[in-house]
Amino acid sequence: MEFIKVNKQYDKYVALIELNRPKELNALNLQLMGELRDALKKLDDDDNVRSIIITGNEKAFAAGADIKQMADKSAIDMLKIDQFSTWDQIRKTKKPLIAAVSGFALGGGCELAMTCDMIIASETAKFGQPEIKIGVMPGAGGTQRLTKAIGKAKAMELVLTGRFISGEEAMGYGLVNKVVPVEMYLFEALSLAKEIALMSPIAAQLAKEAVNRSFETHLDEGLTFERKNFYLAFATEDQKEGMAAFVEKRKPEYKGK
Ligand code: CO8
Repeated sequence: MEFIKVNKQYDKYVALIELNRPKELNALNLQLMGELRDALKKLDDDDNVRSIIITGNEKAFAAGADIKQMADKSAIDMLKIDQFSTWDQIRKTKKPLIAAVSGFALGGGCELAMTCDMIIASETAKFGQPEIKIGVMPGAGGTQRLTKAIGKAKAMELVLTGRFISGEEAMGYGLVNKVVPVEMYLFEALSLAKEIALMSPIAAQLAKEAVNRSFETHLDEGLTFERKNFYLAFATEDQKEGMAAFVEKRKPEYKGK
């Protein structure tokens, strides 16, 4: 891997992926996105991983898609490159994904953070969809996920002006879970990842799938989907263990079975 670093046991059951193109503010070129897709697939298949953190560095989570790589492309070039199939595969990661964001999370970088399930931000984080300033528009979910996360009025403002918002503002709009001082953002993401990793990984997968379904369907179908996943949880040893542990007043030990 040239543009990402993967630590599959950053902590017990917690994996860490660091985007690693610091000189380019982690601009998301095609190779980086391919590496990220492949790493996530491997971690998704690894029983020793229950939650995954994606981070950048203090200065940048990611400053967007690689503008230099796209600058001379035609519409047909972009169609043939089909980079969004990579994004679709990343979106299908079954395990909980936490974005630990410091510095710039712009354009594709903001979209990548929003593709994760939760965002922990540092006080220095800057979120934005500045594509309009370079003559295009968001293409990896920015108009959809940002609108769902922060509402139409604010999303429209950010998408049409390209303005950045701070971690604190993003927190106020419901885009991020928590804002902490810059020296704490990775630690805070790790605490969240560890807390999730204590749960049944199968229950976590089923629950993640059901929450995500609420964005894609109407209430009746969403409730039916939720109910089926709820029943499915009763097919696991983890459900027996979790409920037995409650009755016996002890901590559960989940095996992911
Ligand atoms: N692509 C390529 N290179 C970049 C990018 C980028 N998105 N962002 C920064 N860099 C490079 C700069 O060119 C510079 O390189 P060099 O030293 O060789 O000139 C280096 O990183 C450092 O950047 P700056 O000198 O500009 O640093 P500053 O601190 O002065 O400014 C900013 C930081 C404000 C973040 C500024 O770099 C900037 O505006 N970057 C571009 C932000 C942007 O427009 N992002 C959106 C890109 S388009 C997009 O994301 C579309 C997504 C939809 C498709 C997703 C497919 C993957």
